[in-house]
Amino acid sequence: MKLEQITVRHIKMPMKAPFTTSFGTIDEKELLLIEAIDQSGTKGWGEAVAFVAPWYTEETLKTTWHMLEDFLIPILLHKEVEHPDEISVLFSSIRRNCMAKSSIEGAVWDIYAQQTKQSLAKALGGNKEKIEVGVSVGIQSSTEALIDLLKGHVKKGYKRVKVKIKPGHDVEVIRAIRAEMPDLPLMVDANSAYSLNDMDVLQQLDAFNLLMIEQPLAVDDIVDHAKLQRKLKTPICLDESITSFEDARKAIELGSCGVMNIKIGRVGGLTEARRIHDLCKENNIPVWCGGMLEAGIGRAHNIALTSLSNFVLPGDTAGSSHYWYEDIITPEVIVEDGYIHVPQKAGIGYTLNMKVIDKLTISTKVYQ
Ligand code: OSB
Ligand code: MG
Repeated sequence: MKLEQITVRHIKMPMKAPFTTSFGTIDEKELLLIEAIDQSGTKGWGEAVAFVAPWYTEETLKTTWHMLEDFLIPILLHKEVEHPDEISVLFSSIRRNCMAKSSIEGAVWDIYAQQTKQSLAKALGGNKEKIEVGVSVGIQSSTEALIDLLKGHVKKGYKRVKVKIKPGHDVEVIRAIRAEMPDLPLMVDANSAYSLNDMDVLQQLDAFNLLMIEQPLAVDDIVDHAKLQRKLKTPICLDESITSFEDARKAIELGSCGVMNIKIGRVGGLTEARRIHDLCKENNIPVWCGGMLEAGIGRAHNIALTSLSNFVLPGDTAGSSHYWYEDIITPEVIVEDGYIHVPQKAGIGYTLNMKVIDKLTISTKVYQ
């Protein structure tokens, strides 16, 4: 294929409920949609998942657009590409900026899947018909409100829940949840809000039969995570710390985690995500697919990735209606009894809802 036109659209989606982590609150999601068209007219879609502010990783919506416009799009336009695995090689002269790279690589994977007449899941080597999913719940105004929400999610069928913790909002909150829901498959995510000075609090969490503790320590510190893991019974799951296959290899070698969260955008695309999946499988590290409050395109990519065999733990890919009044795809992503059916149609398996997209669009730019 040869990409002849790439369109970047900036859209803003109001969220049904604000999402609060240890670093702040998001009540609307701004994102970029990437539409790529090759010389035969096949259209592929990607989603840039970076937030407006750099609290989760250093990338933002604006840095993503800058990288796309000034570096990544000029590298790709009018270049002959046979397989999406070549994209990361073409981008290898650009350091990091994983979410920017991933957004456009995702569109190329979509085109490749359509042209080889297979679902994106199949193109990646996945063969699950349905995937098991959980839900991630932000910090709430009170523990009672949080417990009510969790009960609602369990009733809807979600297979596990994740709650956000931060210093001062941890052991007592989890104790209260466990008192009411002793058997709930439960995990916590700190978004790197702790340090080794908090060993005592983190060790107290061992008493609550948690599935895992996600990213307790600094983003760039797999050494301290290894020290912490030796002192905890509960597996550590790394999220922010893993931005590449090499990060994953080193974390496994050091013993920094027992589980890995793979996010396509954080690691620079589907090709790298699959390599990390394969590495974890060889090393008996179970993985699951994390979320970035994605709109429908990013969600569809997550579903395809999760169809790979070592995604053995429920991910954060909840249904469209958990986040949005209206998603940008039809059908929307539906969760039934905690499962999402993996679409079998060629490509991402969902159709873009251009009426909704047009309504949400702030600006559009075409590159030829
Ligand atoms: O740390 O996994 C995270 C949302 C935004 C940024 C980081 C994270 C999250 C979530 C929610 O936990 C994931 C989702 O529902 O998409
Ligand atoms: Mg996380």
